[in-house]
Amino acid sequence: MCQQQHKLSCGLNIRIVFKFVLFTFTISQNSCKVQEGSSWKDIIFGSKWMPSVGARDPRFLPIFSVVPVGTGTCTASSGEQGNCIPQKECLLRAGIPAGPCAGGYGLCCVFLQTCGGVIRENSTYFVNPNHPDVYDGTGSCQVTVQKIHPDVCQLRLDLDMFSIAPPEALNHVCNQDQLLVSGGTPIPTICGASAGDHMYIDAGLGQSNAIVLSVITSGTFSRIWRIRVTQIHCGSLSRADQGCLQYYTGISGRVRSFNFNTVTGRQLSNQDYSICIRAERNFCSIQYNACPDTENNRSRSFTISGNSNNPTGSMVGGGTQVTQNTCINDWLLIGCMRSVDRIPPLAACEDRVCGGTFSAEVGTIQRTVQSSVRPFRLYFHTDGVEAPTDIDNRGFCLDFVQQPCTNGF
Ligand SMILES: *[C@@H]1O[C@H](CO)[C@@H](O)[C@H](O)[C@H]1NC(C)=O
Ligand SMILES: *[C@@H]1O[C@H](CO)[C@@H](O)[C@H](O)[C@H]1NC(C)=O
Ligand SMILES: [Ca+2]
Repeated sequence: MCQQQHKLSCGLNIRIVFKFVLFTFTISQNSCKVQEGSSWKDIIFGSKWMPSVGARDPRFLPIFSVVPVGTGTCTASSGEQGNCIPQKECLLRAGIPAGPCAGGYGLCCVFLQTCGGVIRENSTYFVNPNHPDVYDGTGSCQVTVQKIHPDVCQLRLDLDMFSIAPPEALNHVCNQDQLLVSGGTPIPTICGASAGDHMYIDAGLGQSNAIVLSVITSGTFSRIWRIRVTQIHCGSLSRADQGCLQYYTGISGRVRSFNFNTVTGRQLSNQDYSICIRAERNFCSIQYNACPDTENNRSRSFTISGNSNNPTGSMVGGGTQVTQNTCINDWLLIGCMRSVDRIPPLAACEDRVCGGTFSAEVGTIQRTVQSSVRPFRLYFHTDGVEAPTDIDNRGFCLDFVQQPCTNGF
C-alpha cells in the first residue's frame, strides 16, 4: 500500500506502532492514505525531509506514561518550525510529518501551503511550488489565510527564504515579480531578495475578511520563497503597534530596507511604511549607526539618494522647495535626531535624512544619530523613480541601541 517513495514514513510508522500500542493500526493506515494524494509534498518528503530521530531516553518508554505532546513546537531538519502533536492529528489536519518529537511520543507536524492553498493552521509556511527546489514558472501564486480564531488581529510574515526577481535597474520598480497582500492593511510592493525580513499585516476584527498572499511572477528567474505566517491574538504581547509594518523588540537590533544588500541590492521605489521599535522599560532614547559594510571600500549601508557609485554626503530636512541638500523624493525619517558626538549638541534637530552618508547633519562624515522621540519609529519613503539623479542606491541598514533614561535625555 505504501509507495516506494514513502518508505521513509512507512518505516517510521512501524517504529511508532511498537510504542503506541494503543493507536497502532489506524495510524499506519492513515499515513499512507494521506500521502498518496499529495504531489509536491511527496517531492519534499521523499528527498530532503529526513526526520531527525533523536536518541530516546529509555526512562520514557513505559506505555502508560502521559504523552507530552500537543503544545510544544519543534523544528524539522529542513528548518521549518512545527507543532509536536500526535501523528494521527497531524495527518487529519493535513500536516506534513517531519520526524518524531517529544522523545518519540509525538510527531513534528509542519504545515505548508503553496499556490491555491488555504492556510487554516497557525505557523503555516507559504512556499513556492517545487519547494525546496526553485521555481521559474510565471503567473500568480496565491494562498488564502483564514483566521484560526476570531480573536486574531494580526499576521506576522517571516520571510525565511525570499528571493524573487529584482526590481529593474533604472528606477528600481518591481515590474517583474512582486509580493502582494490583499484583504489586510496595504503593504509596500516588494521584490528581490529579502530573506530574514518580516512584516506585520493588520487582519481586522472578527472573522470577516480573508487575507490573500500572492507572489506574482513573470519572466524567467529561479525563485524560492518560504514565508511563515503566524497568527497573533488581539491581546497578545507580541502584537505590533498599530500601523507598524515592521516591529522590533529588545534593546538592540538591526533594521534595514527590503531588498537591501551592499553589493547587489537595489533600494525599492514606491515604499511608504514605518518601522517601530518598542521602547524597553527604563530606556528613553535610541541611537542609530549605519551597519558595517564589509564588502565595499566606501560604505554603501546608507545610500538613499544621489549617485551611490560616487562619494555622496548626507542630506537632511524636507520642505516643499527642491533645494540642494534636502530630502524631497526619497528619505528616512527619525523624529528630531541629532549627531551624538557634537559637544555641545547642535541646537536644531532634523527629521529627514537621505543621500549617501548617514548623519543628522549635512556632510560627508558618517555619524551616530540619537533621537529621544517616543515611540521609537522610522518612516521610510521612496517615490517611483531613481533615474536620472539617483543611481544604484542600496537602501539602508542601521544598527540601533536603546539608551537608558539616565543618559541625559
Ligand atoms: C501562533 O503561534 C505562535 C507561536 O508560534 C503563538 O505565539 C501565537 O499565540 C499563536 N497564535 C494563536 C492565535 O494561537
Ligand atoms: C577597494 O579598493 C582597492 C584598492 O583601490 C581595489 O583594488 C578594490 O577593487 C576595491 N574594492 C571594491 C569592492 O571596490
Ligand atoms: Ca526615488
